[in-house]
Amino acid sequence: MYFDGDADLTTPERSGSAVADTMGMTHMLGGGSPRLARLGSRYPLLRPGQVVLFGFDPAELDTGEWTELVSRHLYAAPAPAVRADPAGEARRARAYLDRRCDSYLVHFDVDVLHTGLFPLANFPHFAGLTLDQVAAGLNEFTGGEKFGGLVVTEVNPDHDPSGQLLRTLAASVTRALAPD
Ligand SMILES: [Mn+2]
Repeated sequence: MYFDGDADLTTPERSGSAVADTMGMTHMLGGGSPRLARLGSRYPLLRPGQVVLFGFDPAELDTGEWTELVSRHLYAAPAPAVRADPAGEARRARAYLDRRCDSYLVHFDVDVLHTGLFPLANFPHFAGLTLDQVAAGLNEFTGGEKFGGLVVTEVNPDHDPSGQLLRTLAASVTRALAPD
């Protein structure tokens, strides 16, 4: 469950920034640099039907990324769709993985949050989700029988000197992980 402000579907050849993080999904699906794509214990690490892209900003994908997303038939719930119905989109996304996997991992990049509301990530996203919308997703994804683990990434404490954002985030994650 790729819960992220980005789709991370660029390649070393196409990327303007050369930031490896922007190519993570490409490499997990077996594309991009063969040396990176073959780092894991199997190749490819993931098949397209094992991936959900949830909460990315569709305005930030370039033509190459859209081509990748569509030609691989990836399940995609972009931020505007999530904003319109956070719980419903999360339920449908989880159902998609539930049908295809024995267990799934939730990758939660805090850059899925709107930078103006929650400036904790390294890379800004000014069309991101609210904390409530993100919580709806986390609650759904961590509540499933097939939920296998949660990775929280891109938290930059330097952006939060008082620690208030971190406390708020930790409370939200804790609520999601608590048994009902
Ligand atoms: Mn991201």
